[in-house]
Amino acid sequence: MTSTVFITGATSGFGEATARRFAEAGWKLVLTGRRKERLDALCAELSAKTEVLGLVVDVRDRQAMEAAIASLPPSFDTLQALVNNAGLALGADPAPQCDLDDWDTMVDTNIKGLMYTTRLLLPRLIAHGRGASILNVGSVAGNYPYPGSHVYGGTKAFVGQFSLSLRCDLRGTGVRVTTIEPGLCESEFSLVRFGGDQARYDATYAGAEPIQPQDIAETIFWVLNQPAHVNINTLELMPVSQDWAGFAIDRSVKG
Ligand code: NDP
Ligand code: 8X3
Repeated sequence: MTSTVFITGATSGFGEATARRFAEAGWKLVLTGRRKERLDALCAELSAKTEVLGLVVDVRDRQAMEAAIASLPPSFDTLQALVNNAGLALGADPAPQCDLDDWDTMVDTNIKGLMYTTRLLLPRLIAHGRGASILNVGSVAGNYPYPGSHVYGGTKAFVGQFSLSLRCDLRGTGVRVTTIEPGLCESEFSLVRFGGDQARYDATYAGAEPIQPQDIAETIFWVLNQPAHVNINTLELMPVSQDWAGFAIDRSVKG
């Protein structure tokens, strides 16, 4: 039986590169995203290699997600893998200057969207059983705070802890759960984060040799192709150019 992977946020960056990597290996694909034109173009391209189904859906919309998943044809009744990739950061200003709408959007997408997709697809993953996997895309921002990471980092810490907890609840089903936690990677992520500001995007990556979406796709492919008795719990990765800044100390304190 051909393996099927369901990938959220396949219209750019990691999700798109991951879709291409699995198509190359002949997996069947279910791809999601909000931008219909991009999704249609990717599905058309990859359908030359494998069976592809595109779902134009916003992961924040619980009812739409329920309807989209319920609409899957019977050949997708079991899934070997779910890649919960759709996500975003909005802004990097200090917390007191942030827009609450941006915070809502990050929570709704990175936490609630991932939560809905996971819960709705669990029966299909459990039906597959041994060898099935959920791969959640966290971030180093969930492990290490930096100025401006606040809610984004909090949502990614949720992803890591939710994933570990899920493993406990899936005991005996054969379904594996992994979080990958990338550091600096070059993608539209930084254009979205900085409201389309190309100069800030360029400055983010200048001279840094960031990880590329293809590197992440290769990592995801490796994780999801481990032998069925192996669970990679957590995998954190950074470009060689990135490390830790150390503790910050405010030396303006008087008395
Ligand atoms: P991109 O901006 O390139 O891709 C994000 C994807 O998520 C797009 O396909 C977008 O599709 C989709 N998406 C966003 N919001 C929604 C939504 N509400 N409903 C459905 N789909 C949505 O960024 P990356 O590929 O870099 O990011 C992918 C994941 O990796 C994210 O979870 C991000 O937090 C995480 N990450 C990124 C890092 C980086 O440095 N780039 C590092 C660590 C983690 P569309 O707009 O069409 O809906
Ligand atoms: C994205 C990585 O370091 O910009 O999750 O927060 S970082």
